[in-house]
Amino acid sequence: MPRIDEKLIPIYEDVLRRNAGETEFHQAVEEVLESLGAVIGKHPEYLDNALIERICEPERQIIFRVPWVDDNGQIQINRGFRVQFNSALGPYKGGLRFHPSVNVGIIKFLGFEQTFKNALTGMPIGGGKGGSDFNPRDRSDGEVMRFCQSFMTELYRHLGEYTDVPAGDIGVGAREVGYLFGQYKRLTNRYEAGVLTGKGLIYGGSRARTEATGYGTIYFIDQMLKTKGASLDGKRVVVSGSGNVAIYAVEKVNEFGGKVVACSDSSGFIVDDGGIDLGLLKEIKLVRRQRISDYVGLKGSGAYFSNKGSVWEIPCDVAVPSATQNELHANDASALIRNGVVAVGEGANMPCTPEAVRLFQSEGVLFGPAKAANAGGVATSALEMQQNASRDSWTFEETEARLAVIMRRIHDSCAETAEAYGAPGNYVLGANVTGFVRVAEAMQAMGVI
Ligand code: NDP
Ligand code: 2IT
Repeated sequence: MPRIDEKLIPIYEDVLRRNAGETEFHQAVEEVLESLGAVIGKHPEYLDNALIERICEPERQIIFRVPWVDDNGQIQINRGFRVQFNSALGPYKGGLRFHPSVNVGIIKFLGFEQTFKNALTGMPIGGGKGGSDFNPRDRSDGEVMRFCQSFMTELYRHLGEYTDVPAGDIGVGAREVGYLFGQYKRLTNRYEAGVLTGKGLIYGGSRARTEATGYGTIYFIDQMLKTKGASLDGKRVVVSGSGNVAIYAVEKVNEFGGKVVACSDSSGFIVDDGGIDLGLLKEIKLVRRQRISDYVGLKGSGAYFSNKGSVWEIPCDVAVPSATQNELHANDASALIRNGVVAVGEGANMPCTPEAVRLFQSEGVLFGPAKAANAGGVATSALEMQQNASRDSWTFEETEARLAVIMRRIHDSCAETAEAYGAPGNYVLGANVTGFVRVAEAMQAMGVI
């Protein structure tokens, strides 16, 4: 607690009291408040106007029952969530997560982070997040479809291209977005393409959206390395996870001349010193929907699987945690530092614990926080909304070129803010302050909202 400016401690205590037990949300708020001490020195009006308190309180929280019938004719019940956090800069925007661990505290932390991330993109999007404790793993396509239809049957009334625009996150990819969009279209009798992003290319999706989060994270790491006159060329990289973000992070590392030697899923990790075979990884995860351990047998030789220890014990120059929150702890950070890591970019949301982040920063490791480093996904979602609004469709090259420019601007604005606040190289401070000030200024202009 002492790391938060004493003027902000009552605000933090209020968040703890009003959101009891929501530990991930507390963690996300604490991390932002730690950066805001310097801001209230420059902007005392934010305290007088209760801006920080208002930003910590979601505008609207929706929790609903999702009943559906499984392949055996049994009725299943899940819980659905949508936290519409902040609409000062645009319609609520953020993904849906389907994972058994989902609860209101996790959705709230994600929605809070999303608000600042979306502000950092410079695009007209507010912040929101949603999802369900539904587990799509080992469910048939028919079960996933019936779940998505039931989920949307409640959620659709809260959405709209000018209101709230969901997309994917853990457990929600092209298949789920397709079922969700189909049901929205039936219920509303409107072909409102801009109501969801991450759609298939044939019905209004954007080229490069699938790749955007992983690509963007690697662009961000490249920018950080450039500030030290370095590059990804020849670097050994470890990427955790093996889902959407991880796979396209691997692809972009390869394009930059680096080599990814390990990745993981929730059952363990694989190491392939010759470099992960991306074609095989895609086949296993995107086509067959199998476990990462299957990589070893299919590869034939050169790789091994482990379900003991941590993927962060594998020596590397660059680490890209891309699975889930709090997956990289202080002991993992120490192992990475011991092995000479020079840069860490968060592909996932809040994957590094606060203790791990502090270790990286105190040891001079370049550290790109999620709000900035993984903002390429949602930024490209905003490009998808732009294409939908103008009934246009851009080439892959044009869309990716825009993504690259957006990532460079995010990097530069975080770096400039950090410098202006006397903390050069502190991208955590730079991202939190830049995102916060943009949202706060818009809210100020709109009165007491
Ligand atoms: P996917 O569902 O495609 O992949 C998730 C990967 O992380 C899988 O390999 C999964 O393993 C692993 N994982 C998930 N939960 C856990 C857990 N509790 N413990 C260990 N491993 C876990 O999701 P995404 O790649 O889309 O998302 C990954 C991260 O990136 C999340 O933090 C998400 O919020 C963030 N993100 C995603 C964006 C996007 O555009 N998709 C944009 C910005 C951030 P398994 O299959 O075994 O569960
Ligand atoms: O965490 C994230 O930024 C996402 N899951 C992507 C959100 C989006 O609306 O594209």
